[in-house]
Amino acid sequence: MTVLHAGKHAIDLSTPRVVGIVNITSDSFYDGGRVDADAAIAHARQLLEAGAAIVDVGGESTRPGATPVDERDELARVIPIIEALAADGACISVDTMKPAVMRAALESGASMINDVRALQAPGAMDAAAASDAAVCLMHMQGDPRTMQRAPAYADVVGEVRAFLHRRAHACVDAGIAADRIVVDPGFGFGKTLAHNLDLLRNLGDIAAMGFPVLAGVSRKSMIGALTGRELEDRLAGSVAVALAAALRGARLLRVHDVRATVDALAAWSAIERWPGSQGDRWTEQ
Ligand code: 9MG
Repeated sequence: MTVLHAGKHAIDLSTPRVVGIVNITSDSFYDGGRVDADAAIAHARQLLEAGAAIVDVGGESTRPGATPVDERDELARVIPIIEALAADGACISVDTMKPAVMRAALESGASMINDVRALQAPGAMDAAAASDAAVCLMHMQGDPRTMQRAPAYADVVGEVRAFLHRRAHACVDAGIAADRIVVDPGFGFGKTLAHNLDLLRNLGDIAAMGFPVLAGVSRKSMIGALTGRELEDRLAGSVAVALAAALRGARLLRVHDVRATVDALAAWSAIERWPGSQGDRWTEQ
């Protein structure tokens, strides 16, 4: 059984689990605009109720072209939300690139750090290592402002895998136990559609490193490219690609649409677990 240890939480990943997205930003690509703390807390509670194992709380958009947010503003956005959800006993991930925000979030009750820069900022690794929180290490080529201008790789799967391997082992060397580490190829972060599809098709190579893989494809432009749909109409495409990622070894799916993804995973997992005995067929239509 694979268990992710995140602070006081032990998350069973023997079947894939869902991470619900809670953006408190003015400019996130899908659900930005929610900067009111009460609305964000209510939204997070709905996602937990719908079956999210973790909620990922972020106060700075990382969408392509996003403008950086001042540290004080980011703290003011995320800390009240984290405090309220921690009081509920929820497993909270903080989506941040800033070590000061990581430290404050952990003190306020967050149990996981989701860092699109994979703890490369000075002080980020120390903040994680000084805690018992889990870490999600994501691959990104470039930075959010410029990453989609001309992403290029000689071997996207090999390069992303090598990067995640290096960062995961840097964490272990810093004292972060292997059962606290999650890796993420970073769909859409300095990647063309072809790069994203190569990574998706070969996600098993990344999962083979032995760390749980998180996949975040929810409503991203790759879903728009695959389906021809605008943001609001990308639910079915997002769920289908999340399932494709689970089929190839992803253990955590970071999504906006928690209920639909939880249901799809439950149906798919039941089929995967079905022993296939002829004498014991389901007869329900
Ligand atoms: C913050 N954020 C936006 N997209 C993401 C993704 O695909 N993975 C992770 N870990 N974080 C993301």
